Amino acid sequence: EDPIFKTPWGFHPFLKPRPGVTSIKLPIPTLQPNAATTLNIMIWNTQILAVSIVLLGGVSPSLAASRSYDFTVSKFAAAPDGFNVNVLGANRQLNVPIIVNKGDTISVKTTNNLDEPTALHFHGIFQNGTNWYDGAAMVTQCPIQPNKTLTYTFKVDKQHGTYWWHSHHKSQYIQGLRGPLIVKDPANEPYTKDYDQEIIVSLADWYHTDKNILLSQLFAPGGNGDEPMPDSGLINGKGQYDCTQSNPVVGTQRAKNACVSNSTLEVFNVQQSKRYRFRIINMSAMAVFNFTIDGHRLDVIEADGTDTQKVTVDTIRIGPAQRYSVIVTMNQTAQDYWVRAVIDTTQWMQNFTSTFNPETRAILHYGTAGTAKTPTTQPPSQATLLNPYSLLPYSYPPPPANFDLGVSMRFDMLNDEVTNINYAFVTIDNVYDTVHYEMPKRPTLFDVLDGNNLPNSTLAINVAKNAVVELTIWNDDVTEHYFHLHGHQFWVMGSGQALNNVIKPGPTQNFPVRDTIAVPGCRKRANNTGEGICGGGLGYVRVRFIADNPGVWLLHCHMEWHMAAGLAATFVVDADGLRATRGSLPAAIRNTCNV
Ligand SMILES: [Cu+2]
Repeated sequence: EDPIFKTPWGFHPFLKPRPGVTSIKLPIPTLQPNAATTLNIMIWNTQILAVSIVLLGGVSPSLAASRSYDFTVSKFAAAPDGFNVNVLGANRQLNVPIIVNKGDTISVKTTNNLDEPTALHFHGIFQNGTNWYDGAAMVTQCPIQPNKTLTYTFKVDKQHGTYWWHSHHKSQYIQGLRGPLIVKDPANEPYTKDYDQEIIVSLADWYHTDKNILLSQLFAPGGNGDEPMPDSGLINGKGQYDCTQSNPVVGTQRAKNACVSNSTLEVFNVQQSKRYRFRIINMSAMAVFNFTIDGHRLDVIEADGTDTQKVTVDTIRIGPAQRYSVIVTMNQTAQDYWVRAVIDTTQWMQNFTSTFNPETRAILHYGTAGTAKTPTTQPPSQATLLNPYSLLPYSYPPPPANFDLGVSMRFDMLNDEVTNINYAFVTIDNVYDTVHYEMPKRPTLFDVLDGNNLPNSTLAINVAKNAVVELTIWNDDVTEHYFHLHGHQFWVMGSGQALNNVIKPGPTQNFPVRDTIAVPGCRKRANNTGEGICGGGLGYVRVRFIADNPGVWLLHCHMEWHMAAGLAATFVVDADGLRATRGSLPAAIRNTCNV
């Protein structure tokens, strides 16, 4: 029998749960600095010594350079999975990569040729001192109006690894406005000598219906939070769709829907016995993928821009906005192998139709381009799955032993009783009570710089400079959600499902470091016991970060349908210090609001 919450429960007066879903409302457990996580010893990976020796051996750092990109953002026709639709992209392409070296200054001149405003965000990039170029619409800027240009300029001098850029406005990224962002530091990265070449692998769920139509359906009265269902999945912008299926596209796109089944899949050409670093980026709206390569094991070496200790697995489960690097050695018979990225369909509220194919494929081809054959390989019968909560950094300082500020954030997806529109409702400590994030009318950064009060619907949390923050996110929903914090990395202190408001003691040392992490779904109550579907215990993840980056930073679910539903909050780091930089706000950023 499930342990249950004993706490009295009740609905918020203006909320009602989705049909078939009941909700409990609990006092959020009070957070106290946890003695169990006290760390007295700096635990650095001993391998850092080896890195130092290499440096002393005379490897010179790469020269810093300016890297300029000219992105014209537009809507154009394309058929990534064989089904012709209008997509959004830079320079009439999908997945345009930004590849730079650590220390470089990146500038991305962004011209908006869309018929709606846009803004570009550089996911995982710290933007130290350039918070205003973080690209989150109405957080750090107004979106770029049609026919206007904005140049984002920032230096990547404190990080390397695998990142990505994407629109941070109106769910544009899920229709294609996104691409890889790679920061290299070969002289200092620990695994440089362990691979010969690199391959970027982007994964995405793909929707044939224009995202504005999907959004209007999702947020119509009675939309019930039923997330839009993808039509296929893409690997590097290529997938397949069975054109004999019933046509799911509605509205104005129907006339353009030329469709070709068995569209060309992505082919990775590799050479026997060489070692490849695959940089895997999940750019999905919603999909969590399980990634495998038939016949080959995956040596994981990086997660979200942090080098990790090497772990060998067969399958990686990767959520929206997460990244992993794996080294794959081409030590098998020279032939063609399936690369598989399988969508976890249980993440959606609704069931998929039987015609939906969750398995997206590419081909690993031993040999030169143009000669790939259809593989006949099978996935591993007993696959070892990566455990992200035990994937440890290669060398990274341990979290501070104590924290200064505990933040407890709890959410559920609920139908507003008045409008019957489904939103995320977020409660943060005793400050915000069942609020959904809404984009403010003025960028939050501007209001902070000008000393204005912030709207309640920004769910703003003030943090002193260099404060150690322990954030616990409580999931009152049955499925996973993937949370991203802008401008920071965090230690993952623990996760699971809380029983009777009690969190199991987490590990006391060796914490993963991420910028995007899953909060597990809640534990469903057993039949007729407890109250609410989550009566078996809320899901939670607990992270700790140092607020050493003054700025206004969004924390949000990176499942875009949930972000759009308001599953977000705003960390305001060092408001006083920020105000002192008011005169430095670039005029181009300030002018984004002059329309
Ligand atoms: Cu979510």
